[in-house]
Amino acid sequence: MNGGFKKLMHVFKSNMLLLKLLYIDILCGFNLSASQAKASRLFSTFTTHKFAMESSEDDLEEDETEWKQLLTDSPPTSRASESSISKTPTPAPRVILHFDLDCFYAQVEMIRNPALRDVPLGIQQKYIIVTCNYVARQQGVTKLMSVTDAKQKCPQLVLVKGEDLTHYREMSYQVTDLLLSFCPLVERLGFDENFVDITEMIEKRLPCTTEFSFKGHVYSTSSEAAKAKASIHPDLALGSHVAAELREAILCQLGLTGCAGVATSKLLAKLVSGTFKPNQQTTLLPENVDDIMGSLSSLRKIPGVGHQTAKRLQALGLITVRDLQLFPQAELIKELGSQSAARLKNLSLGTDDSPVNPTGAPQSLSDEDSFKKMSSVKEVMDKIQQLLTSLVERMRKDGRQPQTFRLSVRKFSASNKWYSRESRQCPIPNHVGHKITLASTDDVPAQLLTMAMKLFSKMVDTAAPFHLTLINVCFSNLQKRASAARTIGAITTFFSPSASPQNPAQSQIDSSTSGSGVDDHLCSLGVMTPLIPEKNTSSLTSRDAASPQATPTQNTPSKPHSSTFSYGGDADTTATYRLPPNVDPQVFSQLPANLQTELMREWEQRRPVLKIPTVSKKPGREAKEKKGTGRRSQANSLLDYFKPALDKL
Ligand code: DCP
Ligand code: MG
Ligand code: MG
Repeated sequence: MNGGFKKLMHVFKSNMLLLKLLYIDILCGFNLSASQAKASRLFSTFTTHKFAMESSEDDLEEDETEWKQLLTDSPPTSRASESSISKTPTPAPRVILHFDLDCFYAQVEMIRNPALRDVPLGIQQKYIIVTCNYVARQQGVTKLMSVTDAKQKCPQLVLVKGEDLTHYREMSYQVTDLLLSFCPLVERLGFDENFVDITEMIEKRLPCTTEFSFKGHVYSTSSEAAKAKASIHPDLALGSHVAAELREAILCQLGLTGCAGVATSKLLAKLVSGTFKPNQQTTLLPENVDDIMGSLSSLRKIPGVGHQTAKRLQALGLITVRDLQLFPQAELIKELGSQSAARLKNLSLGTDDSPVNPTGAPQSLSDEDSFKKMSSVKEVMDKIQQLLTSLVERMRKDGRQPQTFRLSVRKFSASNKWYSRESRQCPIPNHVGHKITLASTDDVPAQLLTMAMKLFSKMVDTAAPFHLTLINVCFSNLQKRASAARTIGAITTFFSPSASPQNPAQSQIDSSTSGSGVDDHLCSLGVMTPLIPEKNTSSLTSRDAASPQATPTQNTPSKPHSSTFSYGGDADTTATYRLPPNVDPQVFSQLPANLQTELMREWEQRRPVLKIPTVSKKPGREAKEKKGTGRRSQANSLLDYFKPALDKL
């Protein structure tokens, strides 16, 4: 009996470990040609799964979806299109950085409790150590080890529960925001990774630099050889300095260490960034692309190649990256179609033209939990209530109003154990949606729970026995709050082409942090000086609520100069606000009061006021992307009107 139980537990744990491993693979994969919407979705997939291991099967589906899109998408940039036409000149090389924080959840916990710094620390989700600090790694503990095995390896291992992602999520956004304060082209990947396209920054910095050297490691190149290579690849050499400065900023301002990769594409930057860990960085030179691609131990190591795709390729006899490189293109096309085959072949050769797509706000917020068995209505109600409590709080911090509520369940079924999610959704009445945006942490509107249970009864016959293994609650179709929309009214919708919500990722970009502003500093100071706008008092996203003690702030960045301005808002509000530094207060004061109010509200909500150069897209993609949140094209053109100087930047 006892032996049987042990065996059962073993099978259960191995299953979880397997799923966890799948999950990590999926997280490591990324959609190299992802549009904004896809990037958000990928991000929200990561962020909304409470227990990563249980969500892996869904991520797998997601991964395959991403993968299909990856394979069917045309090259997204004009640069990419050009590259496929042999007559056009080869596009100028880009400089892309990839950042991956060290033992992320563990670092967040060590910041929250510094006593954990010097002890071996494991972050536990259910029976798995999702990550552990490097002290624990030295003692043989690895990521995704079972708790039992980890304890065996390291009996003094300290365990912290990592099932509540709130602090990780908040810190994750702070990192992205910090990077955004240096450069507008930042794309999140999961919780602890970001891509940054610093090509323009480098172009501006190059003329100011006479001596070139590499910071950190150069892949497969000795330090002696690297010295000689620096003047041959001055852009990458400078890029390595920028990467070092950004890592330094993340350390000084947020207390986090991480690794960086410097290369000419997202694919290569990601592949190279983990070469030396922790807290190091590596640059990949074009002449070493073959080496790094050849060093990958399997096709799954190519970001974007998921489990299913690897299986399809395996059916063609392709196991290694080399196999794929050498596989006849005609046969690959037969299996995958021409675009997908081309994309895949390119990836295997280390070619990737996909742009860094600045990540916007997630299109939906959700939360979920999984369990071995839930079979009573009471348990279901309690769980939904619990999930809604945290979700409503996140929604409130987000500031937008959800229009749709979705409930998903996973029913246990022996035949289709891991894939059987079912969902039902319904519109959220305006008064309930409004309540959600106002609710306090533990105040879930009763109507919401009623709605959830109605949806539940459409999926599960509660009169018969049932067996659930997962419940997910989701708010989608997030829109700016009705009150705000009412007040801002026609003019902002006129000036902002989409009614989509503001982009928190961009929300802290001050006009004074435009590329050239920063680069002027780069040139004159030789270091990067982030120009972070002063924190707005209104809390818009969960990251604004990060606990101050979690954020050691040495080297506080210089604040931009900005003018203050009083304006009469609604009848009951008159406030003094800081004007964007490049808005002329005198010009502003000439405007009608209601227009001032609207503009200041925009500013208050930290919409981007700088016009960031947009990457040209294929026309077909535009409509799709307009749906995305906070596109760069939504820069406030009226504010631009006040600061003609910006146009010249
Ligand atoms: N994570 C998770 N489940 C997984 C993989 C990761 O919950 N299967 C979480 C925990 C990690 C975080 O995501 O801290 C980032 O994942 P990484 O793979 O980057 O791992 P770490 O940052 O922890 O360690 P490293 O220093 O190796 O990057
Ligand atoms: Mg990572
Ligand atoms: Mg990491």
